[in-house]
Amino acid sequence: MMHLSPPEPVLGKPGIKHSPQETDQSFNDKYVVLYDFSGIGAKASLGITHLPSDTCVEYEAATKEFNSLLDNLEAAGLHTEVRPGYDQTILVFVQASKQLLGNTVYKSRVKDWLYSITQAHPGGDKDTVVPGWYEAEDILAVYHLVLWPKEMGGAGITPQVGQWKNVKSIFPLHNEKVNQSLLRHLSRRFILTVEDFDHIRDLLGSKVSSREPNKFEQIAFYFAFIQTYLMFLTFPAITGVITWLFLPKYSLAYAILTSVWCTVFLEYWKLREVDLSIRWNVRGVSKTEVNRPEFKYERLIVDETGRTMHYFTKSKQIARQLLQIPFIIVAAAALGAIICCVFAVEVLISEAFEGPYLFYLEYLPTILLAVAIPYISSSLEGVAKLLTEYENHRTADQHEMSLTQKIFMLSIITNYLPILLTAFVYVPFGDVVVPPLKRVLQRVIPGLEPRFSTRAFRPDSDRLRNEVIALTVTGQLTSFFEENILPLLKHQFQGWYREYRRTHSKDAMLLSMVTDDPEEAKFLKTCRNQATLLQYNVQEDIAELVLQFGYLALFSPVWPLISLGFLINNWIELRSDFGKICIECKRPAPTRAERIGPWVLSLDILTWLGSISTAAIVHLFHFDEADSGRWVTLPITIFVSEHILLGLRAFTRCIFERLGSVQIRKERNERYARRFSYLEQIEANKRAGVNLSPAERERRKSVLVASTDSFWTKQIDDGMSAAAGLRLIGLAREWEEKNGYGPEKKKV
Ligand SMILES: [Ca+2]
Repeated sequence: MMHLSPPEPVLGKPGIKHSPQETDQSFNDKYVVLYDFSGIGAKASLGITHLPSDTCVEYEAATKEFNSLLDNLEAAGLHTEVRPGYDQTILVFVQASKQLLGNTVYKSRVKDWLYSITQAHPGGDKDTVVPGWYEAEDILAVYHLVLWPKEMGGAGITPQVGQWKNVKSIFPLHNEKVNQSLLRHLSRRFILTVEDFDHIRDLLGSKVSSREPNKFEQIAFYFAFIQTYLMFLTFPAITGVITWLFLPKYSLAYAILTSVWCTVFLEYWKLREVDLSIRWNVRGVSKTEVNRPEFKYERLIVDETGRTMHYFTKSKQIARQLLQIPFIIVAAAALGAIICCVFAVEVLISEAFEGPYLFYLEYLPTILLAVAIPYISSSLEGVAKLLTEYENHRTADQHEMSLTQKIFMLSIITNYLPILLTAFVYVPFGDVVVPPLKRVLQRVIPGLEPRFSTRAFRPDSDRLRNEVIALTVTGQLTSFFEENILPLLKHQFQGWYREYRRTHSKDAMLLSMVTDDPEEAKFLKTCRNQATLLQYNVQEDIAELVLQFGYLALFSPVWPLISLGFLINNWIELRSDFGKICIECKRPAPTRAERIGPWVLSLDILTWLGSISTAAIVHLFHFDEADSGRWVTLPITIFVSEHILLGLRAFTRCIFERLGSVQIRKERNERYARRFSYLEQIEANKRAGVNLSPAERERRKSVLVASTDSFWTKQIDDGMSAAAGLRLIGLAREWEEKNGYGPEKKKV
């Protein structure tokens, strides 16, 4: 049995014992810290002798850093175990004792109460230990113990940031058994219920962390959202099929129905979100958010309650945020130029060639564009990320919101611009735009001239429909490939390559120098495998759905079958996304969220744009093309349709608010019951106060005697007040009798 056994000073913990592997693994109290030392003194820490002097320095640095990593973790009360990882990485297994874990969970519940996320104080004192209600709650506590700064009781290990840039990631281990049973359960059930989302929440939390260690996201909310969306999609899917079969193209009725559907769905979801946030006790969690580790403050301010605020000049932040305007303009111009070029090529192909493959050839550029768009936008997303980083947001939520908005703007341009060009430029103005384009091309490449068809330009009115089909279908297919197949292939290939290097190269590889304890081998293998997986990013999944919703809101009358396609796609998507989290990604940190984030705003904007776009499309394409008056009446149609939408939205919101949410009512009732019980208690105390205990009376007495106001000290002894009262009555009686006003005389 041989473990990673570098010279003692490297580990600095000579006492680490390798306990035999537990047969029954628990996943709620563990975390893995992946430390990569390939950047610093790689060869050195493997104990290779005859070190050159500069390697000695690196060796020192690596030792010091790793030591301080372990020191920090142990200072937070965590137990650590060290094992070799793939290549030049070390896996530090972190475990929280039952005591520490239970107490951390308890403290976070108290914090929830402090920020009124939950209504009832959990009771107990500073040493209270409570078991987590579900696995994700425990894991979140361990996550905080590892990540949070020292003054908040954590170890302050912020992966890839500042001091810990060699800590590549921190992640909890997958609970494979539960994963698989849940995956089986999801694939068997046709319709998911809120209990299924509870299970997902219990396993993965309402939020998850992604690529950046502190960027928060929302898993259970995502699944609840896709399911709600899926259920709602059945309506446009059915009406879509009916429209396709029986109604004319660009049906006005279908366009109106879909607009109404979008509004109702969105308003319903807003209510549902609140409902779920109460059900999962996460309403208002954004208030508890801590600073992002990357946040740079200018100075510290301590307010009157003793809270420390990290201050960064607001005007500076706004100035930095304004940079996104030129960014969006430049990105839009660049993307727009590419899309226009592709579009022009496409039109010219359709003009220049006449043959059996024309149909395929004609849409080839669009399909190529659809495939290329993700790569183009991901490079722009890189710029957006840098820009957002520069904006220096305090909390992860604000950071995420800003980044999401930028990325969403880019996706809108890349995905919808080609269709908008076809609908509002090519079809109506093709006869004006295309001939000059053709002439320019003939002048540039004279050889092409004979190949152009000589017929006059006639816009292909089916083109819009074909374009929408091409973009949506290829979009869904490529995203499925990208999400589910590509990562698996990549992972497989990396595994082979690693194995190849291990057997063929003389590079320092930990695993070729040490052997695992046979008892641990299987467990370590899965851990190493998980360490190589990707970080899950739920934003990408939500973005996918929001874009899809946009196609429906903006272009549904073009091809009514679109929603049926989306319905089928999303049923698979929900299950495959869960599978993706379990198989292709590291287990996400179960951080919490109270909603799906800024996406609701995006959905709102899309619904609004949809009311304009569908109205314009139906107006332009539904009526006779030769009718030149249609351009004059277009603004009226748009104006009317937009205002109908605004009215409808207000109406739906009002109806849903009247209906209310089950959870809101429940919460309100609970709160009432709790406050009522306080009141009852006060009343009961008051009644009890009539018979005050002797000790209490003595105490009151002494307090009053001590007071300077002699008025309240005259009748301080028991019964004195009563006696004083009786004496007064007696005096009055005496006076009455003396003056002949006795009771018997009154009667007369
Ligand atoms: Ca997805």
